[in-house]
Amino acid sequence: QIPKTARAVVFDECNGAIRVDKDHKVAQPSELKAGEALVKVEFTGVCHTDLHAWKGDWPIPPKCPLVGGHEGAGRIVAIGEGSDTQFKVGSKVGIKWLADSCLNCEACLGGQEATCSNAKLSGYTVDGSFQQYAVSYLKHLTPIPDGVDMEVAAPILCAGVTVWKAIKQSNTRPGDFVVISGAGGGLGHLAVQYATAMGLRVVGIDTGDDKRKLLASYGADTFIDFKEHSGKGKLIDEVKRVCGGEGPHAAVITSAGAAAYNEALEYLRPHGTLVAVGLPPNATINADVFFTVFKALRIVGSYVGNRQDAIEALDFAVRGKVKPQLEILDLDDINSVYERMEKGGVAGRIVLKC
Ligand code: 8ID
Ligand code: ZN
Repeated sequence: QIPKTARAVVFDECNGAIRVDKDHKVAQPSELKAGEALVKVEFTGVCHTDLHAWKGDWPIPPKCPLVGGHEGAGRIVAIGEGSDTQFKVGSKVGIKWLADSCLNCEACLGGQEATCSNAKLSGYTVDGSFQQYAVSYLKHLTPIPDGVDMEVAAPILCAGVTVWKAIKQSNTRPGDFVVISGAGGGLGHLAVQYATAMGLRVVGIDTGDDKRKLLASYGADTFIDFKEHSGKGKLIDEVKRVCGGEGPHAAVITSAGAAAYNEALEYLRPHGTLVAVGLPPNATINADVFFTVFKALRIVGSYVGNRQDAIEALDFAVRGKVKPQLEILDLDDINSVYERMEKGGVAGRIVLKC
């Protein structure tokens, strides 16, 4: 019933050819170790992180050859002998960025599993979800509840959990203004919805009419097209203006470009929080020490979420509070998806059928 080979998207080196291998070896049940599961992936989201991985954008390189992908939704088809788990063959599960961690170190015990020094990362340090059959780790698989379709669950497993966690770290209360920069992208469009569900007043920053229309449909209070406010200081003035003159209480930067960070430090209200999420290559945050102190600003890095954050993030989708904007394509389409993503041409999330 489990085939010997199946489809997988593979590259051998960063920036090298990305091929769809129709005969990629599938791990057989007898080869699984205790703690491992074989997941038949049904849908996988494409995160900008996958594109950064292929381009080798970051100071820590991915393993090569690599099967990317870390927003996988599917069912367990085999469990390694001797595993201690609540899951069964047939359980619906999600593969997220954090594939595994030790669960015993200070970080893990404190619920900060992403910073475990033994963390394994799906589609980066271990093969991920851009394939029909993926090996993953039972302790970190996310249970996918009934009441959410697999293709809807997929983008929640990275984009959703990441922004849910980021907003929880934004030090805001209902009624506060929050800017979501990169608001029309995969992470951003979900951030707008989580923030709205939490009673925040949302200002989305991105560019283009597709993204403007998308955000309007979620009841975002304001959309600012950054290309229409490109002169010196113009975007900053506009953000302050739409946030009651004083600027937002927080800015969650989900943009894949660097400019958004330094603008945020200028438009934040005193005591405001900058939540750093987007990971543009070679970027620095240039915080002026005097104004950081004088305005009592906070700068917080936010890195995915823990197992509980993933469960909470999915629950918003089950309750219909968060609905990913999906375009469903096929694993074979990966190259054209990356081309569009590179140009900022994806409103919402692209999910691939495996
Ligand atoms: O744990 C984390 N911190 C985490 C988790 C997942 C993803 C971080 N990320 C990172 C990704 O690696 C990537 O760098 O978040 C970033 C966004 O991922 P994404 O949402 O998957 O990317 P996208 O769908 O391409 O959306 C990016 C949006 O940013 C806009 C684009 O128009 C696009 O809609 N954007 C850009 I590029 N420059 C902008 C700017 N200056 C901007 N929006 C506002 N201002
Ligand atoms: Zn991701």
